[in-house]
Amino acid sequence: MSPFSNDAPLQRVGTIETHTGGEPTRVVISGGPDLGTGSLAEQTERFRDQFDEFRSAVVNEPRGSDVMVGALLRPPVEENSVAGVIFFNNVGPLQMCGHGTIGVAVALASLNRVQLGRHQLDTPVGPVSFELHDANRVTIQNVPAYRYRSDVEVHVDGLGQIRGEIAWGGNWFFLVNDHGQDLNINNVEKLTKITWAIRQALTANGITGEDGKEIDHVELFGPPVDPQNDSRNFVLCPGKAYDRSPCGTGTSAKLACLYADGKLAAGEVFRQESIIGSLFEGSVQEENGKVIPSITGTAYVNAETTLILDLNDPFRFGIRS
Ligand code: PYC
Repeated sequence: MSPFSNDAPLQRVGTIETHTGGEPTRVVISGGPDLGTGSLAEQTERFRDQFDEFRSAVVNEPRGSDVMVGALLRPPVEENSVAGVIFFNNVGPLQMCGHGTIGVAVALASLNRVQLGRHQLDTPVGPVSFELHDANRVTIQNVPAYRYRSDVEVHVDGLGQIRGEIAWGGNWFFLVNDHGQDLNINNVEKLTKITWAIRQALTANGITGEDGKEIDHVELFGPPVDPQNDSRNFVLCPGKAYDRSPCGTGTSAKLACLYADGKLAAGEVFRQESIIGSLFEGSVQEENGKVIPSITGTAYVNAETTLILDLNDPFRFGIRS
């Protein structure tokens, strides 16, 4: 299928749709833009600068929704990789996506492009690997994670002083344990409001990740509902949607914080439950002084589609905010 061009009369975009613990990933397997060569980080810049209409067409309404995460498959860059991938959501590209990597692994398996076992995938923040245990169960080995700052206080209007940690897990997170909120699915409107207010307060107060990088994910933690698990979370994503899965990069950030506090030993399994009760199992290894998180979860293929972008359709590129 021809690569995307934004003035062609009719564009067809082939996808495999998966969900990982309730969080969707729309994997683009054909009809995507020509991003040229170079690192995935360079290709992502081209995607951001020149093909934002394509991003919006794939994930935004009326074809998608705020919660949809896109995954554009690219040829591998590194010698040992099976593919490259650029993740994106309702507001732009994501640096890395854990639930999405599990979804991509299951989509590639459904296409017979990978067999059971371990494979490497290129992302804008470096290669990650995934191990396909069966058609649905996958363990990803993420990029190194670390806690950047602990005991960070920020004043949030209506909430007062909120204390949290800043950590990298493939995206930048602000992690809050002490918030007094009920992490219940019936409470998502309030949780969204609160986490959005925290994010805005971080920006307003110039609180960032390393090198001034924007913290665009906020994560609240509380006790699990299932006593077999260790924790429940609520994760607010950059475009104001909450993650239905426990968030692979967010769980990686949490593991790095626990490890830094001596609350998690290398190889010990931490069971992170999402706001809808889906589960990731995480653990860390230390390699060359860096914390490497592994996250295990399951994804299912729930559709194979052809998206149609008709030049006559005024909303062919989606509703952009
Ligand atoms: O699983 O890393 C993740 C993720 C990031 C945004 C949505 N999901």
